[in-house]
Amino acid sequence: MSSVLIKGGTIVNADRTWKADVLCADGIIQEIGENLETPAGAEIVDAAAQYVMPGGIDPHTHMELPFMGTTASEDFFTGTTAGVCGGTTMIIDFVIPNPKEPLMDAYKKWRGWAEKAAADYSFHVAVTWWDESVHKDMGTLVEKYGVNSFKHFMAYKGAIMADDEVLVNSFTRARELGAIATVHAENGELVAHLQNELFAAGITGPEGHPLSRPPGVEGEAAERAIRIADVLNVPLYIVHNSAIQALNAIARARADGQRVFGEVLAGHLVIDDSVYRNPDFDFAAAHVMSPPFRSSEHQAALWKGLQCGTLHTTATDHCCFCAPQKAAGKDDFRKIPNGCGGVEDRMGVLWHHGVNSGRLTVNEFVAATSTNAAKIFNIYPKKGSISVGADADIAVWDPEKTRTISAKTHHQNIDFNVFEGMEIKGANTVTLSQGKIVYKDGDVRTVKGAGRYIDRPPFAPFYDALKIKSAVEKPTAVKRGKKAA
Ligand code: URQ
Ligand code: ZN
Ligand code: ZN
Repeated sequence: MSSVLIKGGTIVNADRTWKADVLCADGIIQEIGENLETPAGAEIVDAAAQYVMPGGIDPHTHMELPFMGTTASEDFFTGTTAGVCGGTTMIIDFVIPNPKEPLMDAYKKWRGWAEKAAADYSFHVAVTWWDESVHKDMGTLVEKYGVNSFKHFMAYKGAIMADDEVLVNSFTRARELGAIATVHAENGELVAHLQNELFAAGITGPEGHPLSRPPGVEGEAAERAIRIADVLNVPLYIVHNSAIQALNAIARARADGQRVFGEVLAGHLVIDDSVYRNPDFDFAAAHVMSPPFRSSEHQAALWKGLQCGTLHTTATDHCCFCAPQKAAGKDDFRKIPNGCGGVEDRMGVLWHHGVNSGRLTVNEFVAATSTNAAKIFNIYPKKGSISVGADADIAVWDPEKTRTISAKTHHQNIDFNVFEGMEIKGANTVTLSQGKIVYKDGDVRTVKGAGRYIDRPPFAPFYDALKIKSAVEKPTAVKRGKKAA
């Protein structure tokens, strides 16, 4: 049994920090304690003056996504490899059926693509259309395939956009199954209208992208999804919140006791909308993603959202398109494939701008990069925790290690890095996946196909209570007899 003993480090969980050694073997954390014995043949990791943290969980990636007439350049092997190089040891990606494509067919297709992953992964499944077969497949996915989250794109009219009928049917089904509903909150009708208006007015370059998706487009959809989820009594997770309007919608709902969770991308926290006004098309187009990067007041609000508990997780929406792919929209910004990279740099960017700035404690950093996603998607403490019996997915983190982010040195399969030139302090020196060292001081040791699909069980306890509630409050028909004489 090959084992790894991490010695002399300071363990950081979301809820506590303490000095202890960590022994990993057989894919899990076997023992935690001071001055542990070194088993024969164990590989030693000297973690002195370093933190020992749960490996990052990125709950929002799109490896090798077919989208807008092309396919994302990062695949499940290169993408999970880039992730572990930056301290992220699990991704939750997306199965996105085309309208009328059976959900089970799409699920099996994505599972095939993900076989090559180097680290653990799971899938949210998007509901992009509705009929009885979708209702049935959602049940099969929850009951047999470990899916507990269903995604709804409120944007992308004419492609994968879910209208209110799909939202209402799918949210209702998610509640029945004990699953969580998640949304990409942008009003697709408004986006299409503004895109066409801008293009007709002669705005054809990437500067048109943010103009066609102003904050109000996101605020409306966030509020609508929240209201529908409230009426239907289903928990809701809003991905890549980028605007104050969405934050306000979530904060109001949570203050009202509604179960709504918010995600923010590392990019939206530190990159502003000036990128779209860069005269170089390739530079501006490389930043075209939705929702767009916004002006600085939105970033300040997003950091506050993370600090105060309106936002719970950080992600990247890692969806890579290289310059030749982005050039599809050279004369029409509506055709630029939407998506940026980030899976390798999320943890470092969050540490530098979050912990070094004093915005987040080290424990809050762990919560935001790993533990909260594990709890929301029901895989805690197997994931998102340094505890005996948990998976040995670990980032050994040197708070003094400096690096400059660049496409010249990153492991991501994309010719651009949205954090290009950013100098950061704090980085993983060693990453373990399933108790094996997959990255050590620049040495990449990932193995294609070593990653596992992680089942995520439904949220039975919450729903049992809900069933009791709805049974108690079951509406009864009013008996109407003949009018009293
Ligand atoms: O919308 C998403 O999350 C996918 C299609 C990635 N692209 C993007 O612009 N966010
Ligand atoms: Zn999205
Ligand atoms: Zn996405």
